[in-house]
Amino acid sequence: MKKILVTGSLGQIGSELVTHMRKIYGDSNVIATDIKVPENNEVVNGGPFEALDVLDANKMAEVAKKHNVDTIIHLAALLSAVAEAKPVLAWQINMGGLFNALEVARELNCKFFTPSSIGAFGCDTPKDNTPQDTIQRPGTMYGVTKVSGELLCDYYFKKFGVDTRGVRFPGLISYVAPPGGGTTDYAVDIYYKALQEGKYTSFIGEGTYMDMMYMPDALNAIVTLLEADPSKLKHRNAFNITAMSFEPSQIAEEIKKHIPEFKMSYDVDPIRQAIADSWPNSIDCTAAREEWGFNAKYDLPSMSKDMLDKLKIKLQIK
Ligand code: VAH
Repeated sequence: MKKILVTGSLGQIGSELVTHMRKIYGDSNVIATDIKVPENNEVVNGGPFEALDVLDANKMAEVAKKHNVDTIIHLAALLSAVAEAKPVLAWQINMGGLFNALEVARELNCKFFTPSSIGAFGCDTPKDNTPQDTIQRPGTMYGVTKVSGELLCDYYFKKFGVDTRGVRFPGLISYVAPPGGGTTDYAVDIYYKALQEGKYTSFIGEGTYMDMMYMPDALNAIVTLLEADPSKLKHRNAFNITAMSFEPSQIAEEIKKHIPEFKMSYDVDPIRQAIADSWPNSIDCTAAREEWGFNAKYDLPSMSKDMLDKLKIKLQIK
């Protein structure tokens, strides 16, 4: 990988992945793109940046050719809760953007990464230790676009030889980008509110287990998969990966170890609870470990300590 184009660079993953990859491959070799062009932003100012609406196929091809990219990391998409509120727009952006990105990758013979999600599973999927290869009939528009995306990426690999690779991300937790319309974002918001208010009201109910991962492990997973020996990959789109599975009261207990007075309460959002209930409690990531050496470093205690330490600095709280 020498010249990497990233779409959705100002989103939850992109805003950290661009900086992470620029440190590895060089600032000038990671071209960040997003539909927004904010002032004074590290991603915009730290290297090449192009305004790009992923629904503009011609512009995407023009940017990719201008920078002579050999790798496309396509992140632009609507997340689960927003997608359920705007299903038509979600299909248009998630599938229209993906199709355009795959076509550019095909035309320019680029390596290609796009994330799927545990949202690609549904109520009929085995809930515990969900297998790599299993039934995928999600009941959400987000999940429909994720399964469709997995199938489309596998098609481009088999039909056109495009080197597509993907992972099914669990909920991602980070202190850089604020929560962005996901069902798992309670697990991001709770750390902010614990420091700012000493309390949090969860929109996901007690006892609702979901797979989660700290962002540093997610960034490492993307680079490790993209650098993996293709001859070792039996799967392509997309690998189950996870670091931990927990439910809201467990993250609250971990926070209380650092903020003893922290108070947790619940006001369940039926829409996001229904989405969460349709997802696995835990997934099996043996295939990722065996085929490309996936390995997560953070667990709930180490993630919680790092999140609170970094947010104290970000929020300027003693
Ligand atoms: C969401 N954070 O909640 C995303 C992710 C597994 C969850 O896909 O929509």
